[in-house]
Amino acid sequence: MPHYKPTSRRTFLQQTTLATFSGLLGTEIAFAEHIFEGWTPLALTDLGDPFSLKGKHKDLVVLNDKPINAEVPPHLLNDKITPTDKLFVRNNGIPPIEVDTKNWTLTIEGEAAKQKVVLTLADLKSKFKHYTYQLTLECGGNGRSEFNPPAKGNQWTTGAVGSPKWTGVKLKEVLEYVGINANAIYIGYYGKDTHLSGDPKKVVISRGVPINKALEEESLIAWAMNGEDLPLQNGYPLRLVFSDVPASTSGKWLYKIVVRDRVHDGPKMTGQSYRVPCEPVAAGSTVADEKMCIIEDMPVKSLITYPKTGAVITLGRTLDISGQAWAGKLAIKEMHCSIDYGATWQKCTLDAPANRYAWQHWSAKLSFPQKGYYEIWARATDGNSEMQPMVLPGWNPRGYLNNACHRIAVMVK
Ligand SMILES: Nc1nc2c(c(=O)[nH]1)N[C@H]1C(S)=C(S)[C@@H](COP(=O)(O)O)O[C@H]1N2
Ligand SMILES: [Mo]
Repeated sequence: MPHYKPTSRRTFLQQTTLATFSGLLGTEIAFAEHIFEGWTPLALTDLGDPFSLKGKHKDLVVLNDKPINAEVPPHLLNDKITPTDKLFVRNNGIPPIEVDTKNWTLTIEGEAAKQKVVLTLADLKSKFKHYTYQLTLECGGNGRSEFNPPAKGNQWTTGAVGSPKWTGVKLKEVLEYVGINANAIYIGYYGKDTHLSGDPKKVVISRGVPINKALEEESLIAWAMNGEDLPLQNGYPLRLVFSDVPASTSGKWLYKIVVRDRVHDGPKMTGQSYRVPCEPVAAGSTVADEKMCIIEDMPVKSLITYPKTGAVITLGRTLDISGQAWAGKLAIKEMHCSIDYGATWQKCTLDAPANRYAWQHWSAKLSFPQKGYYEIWARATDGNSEMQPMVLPGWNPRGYLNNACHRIAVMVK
């Protein structure tokens, strides 16, 4: 951005430029008559748009503002279906500033595609059936902040997860329309965000999923969340949604899908990204790239979403607690909680999932035997009887897949 010099010969910004800026900002610009040539609205510079979280709940916690990464405190995740303003935001680059939905296209091509097909948004919406599913989206790095030695990256605590309803078309039906060859083994995505370096040729992130995941019933190319257009930060106008894999595979601002005859090798598919050691390693180890395996499913996990940690209650009263639990395709079989550091566990009431890959709401009534400080721990068990660990699971270099039991503190007075 050129810095303006105070000069007596300054020229004022042209009406057309002003109109463009106000269009991009989505509002008129106050005192526009004083603005001179060379000015760019701060909100549109690559310093980051200070209004980028508009529409999101004010209590989201910003972990990074370049790029924007914001997580959701657990007590805001108590809704059975995550409201749009309470879905986390995880960006690796800069979202597109201007989205021209009329001319937005999705291209499907690749070595293992029978042909190259270009579809407009209108084509997608008119040629294919629409489906709505509640699908849990969780960042592979959710829970990273607890690992020791610490892992680099956004220090997510528990809030890079949500389970809204998504509407779109099935990726499977689009791939069938295009035609895929028998040698198809992976798909990859490309999105219209730009690299932090500002280099327009650099791809921010291009991940994907194995073809059998792409062909699942619930794998969507979505344009809506909870019945409305996606918010810009969550991928407007089009994104992929895959559940039970790291959310990094759910490409936002989607404009291209490639059908690959090999494991997709775009940025953040290779090296150590979204990979864990194929065999467990000691904390702090250096692991060679060839000993790191791609994360292809997510572990059993749960959250206590009510009450907020720090609640003070009166002795003799029962406390209604609630939360969410998810385990991908296996679903949650049982939910337990403990007020005595796991010495004894009480079974919780558990809702059935709205559909496969939706998280499950749970609740329990707790009573406390005496006054004092307590911790409430929650533990989910999946359909294979796999349970959340009470302490940190296996350390890994990038800090993925922490599914340790969530706990909150309460005081009984
Ligand atoms: N184009 C694009 N898609 C992307 C990303 C991105 O930076 N660019 N981030 C990924 C990661 S790491 C996650 S966890 C999810 C986050 O989705 P959300 O911001 O809608 O919560 O989007 C994924 N899709
Ligand atoms: Mo992520």
